[in-house]
Amino acid sequence: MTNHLGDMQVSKAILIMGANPAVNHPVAMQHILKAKEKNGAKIIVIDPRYTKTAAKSDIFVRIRTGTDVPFLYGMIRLAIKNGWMDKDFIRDRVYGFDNVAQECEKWTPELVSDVCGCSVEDFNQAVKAFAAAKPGCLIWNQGWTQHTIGTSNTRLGPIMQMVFGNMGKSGGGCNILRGHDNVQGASDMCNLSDSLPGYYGLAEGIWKYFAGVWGVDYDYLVGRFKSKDMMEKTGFALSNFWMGVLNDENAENNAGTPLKALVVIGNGITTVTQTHKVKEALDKLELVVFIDPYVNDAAVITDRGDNLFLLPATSQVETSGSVAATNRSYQWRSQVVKPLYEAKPDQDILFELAKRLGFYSELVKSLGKGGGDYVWPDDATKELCGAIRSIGLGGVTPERLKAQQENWHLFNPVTLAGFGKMQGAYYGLPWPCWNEKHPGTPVMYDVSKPVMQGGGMGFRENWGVDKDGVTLLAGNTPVGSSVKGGYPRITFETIEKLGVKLTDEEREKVKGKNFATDRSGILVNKALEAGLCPYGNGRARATVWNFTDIIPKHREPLHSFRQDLVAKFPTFDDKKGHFRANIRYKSEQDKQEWVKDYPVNVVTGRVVEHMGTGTETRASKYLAELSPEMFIEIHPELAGKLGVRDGDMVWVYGTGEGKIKVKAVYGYTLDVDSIFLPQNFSGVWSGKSLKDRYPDDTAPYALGENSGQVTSYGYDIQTTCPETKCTLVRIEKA
Ligand SMILES: Nc1nc2c(c(=O)[nH]1)N[C@H]1C(S)=C(S)[C@@H](COP(=O)(O)OP(=O)(O)OC[C@H]3O[C@@H](n4cnc5c(=O)[nH]c(N)nc54)[C@H](O)[C@@H]3O)O[C@H]1N2
Ligand SMILES: Nc1nc2c(c(=O)[nH]1)N[C@H]1C(S)=C(S)[C@@H](COP(=O)(O)OP(=O)(O)OC[C@H]3O[C@@H](n4cnc5c(=O)[nH]c(N)nc54)[C@H](O)[C@@H]3O)O[C@H]1N2
Ligand SMILES: [Mo]
Repeated sequence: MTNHLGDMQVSKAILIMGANPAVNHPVAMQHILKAKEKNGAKIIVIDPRYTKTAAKSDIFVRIRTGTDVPFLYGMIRLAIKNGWMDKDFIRDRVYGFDNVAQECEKWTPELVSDVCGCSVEDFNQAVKAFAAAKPGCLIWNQGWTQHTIGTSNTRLGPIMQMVFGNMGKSGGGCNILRGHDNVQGASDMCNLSDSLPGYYGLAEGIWKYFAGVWGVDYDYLVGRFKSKDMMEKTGFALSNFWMGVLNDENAENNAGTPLKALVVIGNGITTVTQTHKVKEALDKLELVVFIDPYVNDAAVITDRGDNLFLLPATSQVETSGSVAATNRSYQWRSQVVKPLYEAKPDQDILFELAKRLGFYSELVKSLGKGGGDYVWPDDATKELCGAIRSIGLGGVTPERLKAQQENWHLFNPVTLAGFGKMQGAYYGLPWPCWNEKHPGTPVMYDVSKPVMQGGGMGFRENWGVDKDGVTLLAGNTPVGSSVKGGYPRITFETIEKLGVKLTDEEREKVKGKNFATDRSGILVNKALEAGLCPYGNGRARATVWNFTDIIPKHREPLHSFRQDLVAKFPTFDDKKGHFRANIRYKSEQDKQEWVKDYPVNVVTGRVVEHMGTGTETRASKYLAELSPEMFIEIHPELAGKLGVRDGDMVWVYGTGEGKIKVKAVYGYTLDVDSIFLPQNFSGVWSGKSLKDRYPDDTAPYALGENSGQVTSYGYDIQTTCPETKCTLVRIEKA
């Protein structure tokens, strides 16, 4: 998220594509509605479904799932043609825009209309309204990411915002609404299989850096892996772990062996696609452990008889520490109640695990005073802010967070600026918050104020200073910068060339380091004193030469509702070793004319009463009463064709092997070819209740068929995020 929730109150236009905040982010929705009340902001919703958010919009445009790239290119094309483009921004701060300008030529309103399924008039009206009201922010969420081309959506959105002159400005930017509590924190800590904390990656130099942070030998870390090669290799992802268990062909990517054990902590795992495959994998693994305050629903879908452990974790109110919100801001959270019964906080379970596995002393070696003498959670946060300089957590100390927690009333909710004794910091110290004197960054890429006032930061210089002779350094000069124009990231080699003087002693300390790996903080502090941003002043890349599609491209989903467009906009070639698995793209798309046998388009999403897989919320009798059962929403016209009455049970068959039996509820929020499928249920399997499989008295009040059984195979080409949002099914009356 480049801006923040309060900042949306400043927007004059709010474009919402692939998000339904009225249901999924009710707090964010209040800020959106305030923009409407206070500034008459235009709310523009682009969604396949007439959602509760759409009900509050000024303009709603229905598009076919998976066609946001054409819509965005159509917008960019109109901006260029009509002179709405922020030419200075594109010239000074963007690399490789020509390729985008060329690609958008073909996306005339007529072609957008054909591919997206909206009218030319609706499209034109939405774009005009967005262009007319400045600043405008863009909101997206899972309607954009859960696609084979999800990363193309999330690349083209910011490009569109730069074209419309909305980037780096209050009231503008890209406001991506995050999912879970502290999911931004989980992301910053890189609970991912392709990076160490702080988005540092997995290269040898980075492992050595973290060996230093953790106070252990690099060779010791190498020894924990089968080989150094494996240590630097991206792991399986949540979405495809089952391929590592079931498909022998993937063993070659995994040191020659299939996965044998699985520890699940804080995830539903039945919320991925292909849950019938997840079940098979759970049955086959040698050991399965769930660390969860509830009985994880995945524990009841498996037929395994032993080596299945449920370790009771506490909830978040029984523990404390720093958490990150959707806008990169951190908060201190206090324990509300002591752990109940035998439940333990997650970290304690992990510490116990480390003891049993024999590496506890290495795990806590440098924490706090060292040698196991630490204060939890304070010393953990200190370790993070000391180590993670890549995104600028240097100033996010427990002391500052606690002071903010005590003084919530001294911050402006619209600007986040502190006042009174909190003056000089923004609420939550949104990163980059480079050091203890830095106030945090409420609006990213804003160069209208100096770096020590939370601005002054262009785009990262992260990919070199030029590409094939074309500069990657910006052409603009942020306010307060001592260097005119762009400059590279701050390193031992660059800092003095940029006019910053180091003493001999300082030079010795930062030898061979860059701003992200210099634990002394000298490089960061000296850069800030000179009004320079530690990560440099580079260009945003509209062309990304190391991605499969160097510019975003429309590609039809693997299971396309428009077979006639598949030849024109085919998917990617199959990809080997994608997060260690061999992933089908073209071979899946070409396997059959899917839409012939599976003629119903699926729009998946959420219900307001339940969260995620619903494990927690379905265990609340109040929420269970409000939303007691799994259903599909179906247009009466489609239902009529199938002979299905309102409230009838139907079988829904997925393009994989899964099928679910659910209630069909009439509704008018979708077009006549589509159904809505909520993701929030589990505990019923292809018509059979699994209630008797939960340990005594632990089954949730509401059980339901799991959407993951019928959502289609398909994974994002860069991230492996599952393509739940483009699914085809067949429906029969039960
Ligand atoms: N009540 C409740 N709140 C939640 C959650 C929950 O389960 N329940 N989950 C939390 C989590 S983890 C997350 S990530 C967020 C998710 O928040 P959202 O992304 O808002 O959630 P969804 O409802 O999955 O999808 C958003 C919208 O995308 C639309 N959509 C589907 N396909 C497409 C497409 O191809 N293009 C476009 N433009 N739109 C499309 C859907 O119709 C839907 O209206 O919500 C969080 N908040
Ligand atoms: N069809 C379809 N499928 C989807 C989506 C969709 O839009 N459509 N959206 C996807 C998205 S965005 C997401 S995020 C996933 C949601 O996916 P999940 O993360 O699988 O869903 P949750 O139910 O939130 O799972 C959280 C689990 O953690 C447990 N838990 C809660 N608090 C704690 C804690 O403090 N410690 C521990 N150890 N455990 C805890 C809960 O009891 C629960 O079992 O679903 C995805 N699946
Ligand atoms: Mo999510």
